[in-house]
Amino acid sequence: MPTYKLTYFDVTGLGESLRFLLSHSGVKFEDVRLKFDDWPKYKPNMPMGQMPVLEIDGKQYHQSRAIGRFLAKKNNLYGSDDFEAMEIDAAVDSMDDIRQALSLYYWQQDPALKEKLKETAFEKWPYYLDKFEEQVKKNGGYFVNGKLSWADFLWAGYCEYLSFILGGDPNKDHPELKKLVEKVRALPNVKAYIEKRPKTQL
Ligand SMILES: N[C@@H](CCC(=O)N[C@@H](CS)C(=O)NCC(=O)O)C(=O)O
Repeated sequence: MPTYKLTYFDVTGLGESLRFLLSHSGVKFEDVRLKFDDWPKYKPNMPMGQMPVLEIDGKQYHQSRAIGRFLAKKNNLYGSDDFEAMEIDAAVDSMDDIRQALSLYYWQQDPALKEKLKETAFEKWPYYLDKFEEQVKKNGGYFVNGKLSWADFLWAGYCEYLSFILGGDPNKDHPELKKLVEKVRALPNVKAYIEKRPKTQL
């Protein structure tokens, strides 16, 4: 049995959907959460000086979406053919576009630039949410072709982080998205993970 170790900060961010995927798959994994103060000590040993990093049998793999795609393939969450896989990738990339726009604004220190980035992010946000809602409605309660995929896990994971940035449930006015996130969180192994995971601020 391969050994899995996921290393990330003690936050949801880019790591939570990977923790959901690993939990759902039923493999045992070490959920390592580094403190921000300790990060400078670890950074030089990470492949691109960033996290999340997944170690499988001691070999490091990085980039959250590469890791997510790998876990999705292993667990039949990456569609039944290349067309479905492309649709899943497209949904994932769109989620990442909006997550990045909101993150850029939120963590910006310069007040004038922050205001500009906020404007851009909040111009995009309702458009993306409405598009996602429409897509999930059209696809029987999932992002792609009426079945559970990596895209659903990513949205559920990102929503944890986005609820911190937005100060509330990102899906509150989008019932299809809300139901989908509830469905992912209710998957037995994901539910068990959520019940025992450390409480984090974001
Ligand atoms: N494209 C990368 C981005 C990784 C990234 O930005 N990680 C941040 C945490 S969310 C990080 O490691 N920050 C610390 C640093 O850059 O020193 C991915 O998706 O994994």
